[in-house]
Amino acid sequence: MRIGIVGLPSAGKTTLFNLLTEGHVETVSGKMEAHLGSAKVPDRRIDFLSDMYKPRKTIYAQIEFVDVPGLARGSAAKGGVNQFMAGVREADSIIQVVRAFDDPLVPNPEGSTNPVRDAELLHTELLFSDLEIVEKRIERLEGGKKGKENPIELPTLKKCQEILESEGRIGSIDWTPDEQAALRDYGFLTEKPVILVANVGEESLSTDDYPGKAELAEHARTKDIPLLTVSARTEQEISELPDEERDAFLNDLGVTESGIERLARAAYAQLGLISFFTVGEDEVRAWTIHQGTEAKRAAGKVHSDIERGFIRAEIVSYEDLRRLGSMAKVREQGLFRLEGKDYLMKDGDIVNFRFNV
Ligand SMILES: Nc1nc2c(ncn2[C@@H]2O[C@H](COP(=O)(O)OP(=O)(O)OP(=O)(O)O)[C@@H](O)[C@H]2O)c(=O)[nH]1
Ligand SMILES: [Mg+2]
Repeated sequence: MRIGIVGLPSAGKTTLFNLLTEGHVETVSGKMEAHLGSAKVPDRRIDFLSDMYKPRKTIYAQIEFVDVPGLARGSAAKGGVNQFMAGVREADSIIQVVRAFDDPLVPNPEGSTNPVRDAELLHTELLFSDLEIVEKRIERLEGGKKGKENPIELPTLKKCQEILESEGRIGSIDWTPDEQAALRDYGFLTEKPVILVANVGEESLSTDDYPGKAELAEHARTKDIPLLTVSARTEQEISELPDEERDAFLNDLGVTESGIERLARAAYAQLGLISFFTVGEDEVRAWTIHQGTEAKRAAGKVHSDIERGFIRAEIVSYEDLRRLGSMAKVREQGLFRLEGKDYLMKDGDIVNFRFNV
């Protein structure tokens, strides 16, 4: 899974990227480069299974993040934005970082702290960036140069154009599977699900308040966007402390979960993702799939041979194992299940695939 981090200049995107990926990219404003990094998705279930099996390798799920330069007011209209947005167009989801901290040492390009204004401005920039692509493509198709191979492409793009011109999101309507296929390669920014992150100052962590909080919450609610609060710089600084000190600091500030824990949870919920696990002496590992994936297809995640030669899945739910403490007890209680290829995988299934090739 890949998540793109976008926002206005100096919103704290690179700081957030560093926090999530435990990276050390310099936060110099105005640098026109994108950064790619990955984060392991913390999962207490994997910690538990790894303690139990003491495997040679423990592999957590991963999320890839791409951090791009700030979108300044009017930058999409000037062109050039589409070059550095390439990495975000391939993303499954977008984090919109809005600045909700005051700091005279970090000038706010809009002159004041106002997260809703920034969220709206950002949407406009993303929208223009999509519109530029849509219009160019329509022009080419109408000029008869290309696109004869897919007759649905032009009408679908016209629909996009209409949506964008009325300031909507391409992702706001239910496209037919054919339309979705026609749109897929474009990676439109306003088609992707959004998670809004308010980047607040240190003081906001303990007061649980920040400039423009009520308005931003209302904005997120009416648009049905998940809203998280992160203090990127503070949490990043704390994350570099030795373990004991770090926990004490976080407790003092009332931060009970790391930034990546909160973000991963929001992203999994929003994208309808769940995890299943494979365990053994060699490896304990988390796998990410969509809700509603059948056992046979899930097996293909592990290896295409296992999918092809699928016989059955032996399944124990993580909760049963945790509660009972051993696989032997789980069997005793009759909670060890054999499932066929059409079984719909559940979050927390521990699986052993039987296969034959
Ligand atoms: N006071 C304060 N400063 C912050 C916070 N988060 C980020 N900053 C500072 O704001 C400045 C800009 O942060 P960056 O992470 O580089 O912001 P950016 O969105 O990546 O900026 P561009 O890439 O230039 O668009 C840096 O000096 C950060 O240390 C915060 O929560 N509080
Ligand atoms: Mg940056």
